[in-house]
Amino acid sequence: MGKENIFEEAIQAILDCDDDRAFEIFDEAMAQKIDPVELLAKGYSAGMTEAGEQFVSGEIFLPELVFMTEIMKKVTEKVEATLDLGNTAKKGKMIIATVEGDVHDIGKGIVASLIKTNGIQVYDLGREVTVDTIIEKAEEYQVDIIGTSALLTTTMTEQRVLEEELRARGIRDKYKTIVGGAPVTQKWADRIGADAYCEDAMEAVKVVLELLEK
Ligand code: B1M
Repeated sequence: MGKENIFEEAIQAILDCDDDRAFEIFDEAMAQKIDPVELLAKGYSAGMTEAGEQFVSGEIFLPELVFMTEIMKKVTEKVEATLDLGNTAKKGKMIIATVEGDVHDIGKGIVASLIKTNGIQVYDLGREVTVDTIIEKAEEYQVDIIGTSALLTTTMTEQRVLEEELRARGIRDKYKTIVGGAPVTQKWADRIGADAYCEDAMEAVKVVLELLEK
């Protein structure tokens, strides 16, 4: 099976809620020495994006999305297991969280995994995390970067609350902030005063490394 077919099959396995097939594809891709991160991005994650469209058009319902999420998490773990997570805490430290009111954490998890593999200590605070907790943990762990993920138009406003709160507490300059998530844009990042916007996990790695160099 060619690389593009493998990506197609990975997308289909997610859409079919077929975990056995998703794992078979993973093994097949590894046997063919396909980059697991590319498989995650162009295969399984692309499947989740398509699932979102099917959800909107009423072709699938919430239980299917939940099941697909379970498969995504297992596949992400498999990908993470192939990556070298040693050598952490050398280049810098960051916190990552999905904002309050938002349960979407698949993308945030992928971003955290990839950043970890690039020699950065990542504290993943999970999902539905309040601004207060994010700031408290940033102070406690003395991180360089605070990253937040928001998947809902109603929760991305928490990213602005974070910026406001950091300024109100007089600690905005201590941290670099990055924002991401499907509804988030560069324009939004500029509007709220975040240091950077990242479209996907690969860009997040690049941006984090650049910010740490500054
Ligand atoms: Co929800 N959901 N969902 N959902 N869901 C969306 C986001 C939605 C766009 C679907 C749709 O209607 N088309 C829509 C939001 C509409 C909007 O606000 N504009 C939506 C809705 C409405 C809802 C509910 C309200 C549904 C309901 O209850 N009626 C509800 C909300 C619950 C809540 O949060 N309070 C809900 C629930 C759920 C599930 C629980 C079923 C499940 C989430 C499970 C979980 O994450 N644990 C779910 C899912 C799976 C989705 C979709 C289908 C897929 C999201 C995903 O995982 N994508 C999603 C549709 C879509 O996004 N197209 C949808 C794959 C993932 C790899 O991509 O998360 O975008 P993504 O992450 C990318 C980039 O965005 C970026 O890098 C990642 C990897 O490349 N990135 C960052 C993300 N965070 C970053 C942070 C960074 C940098 C980059 O730096 C810090």
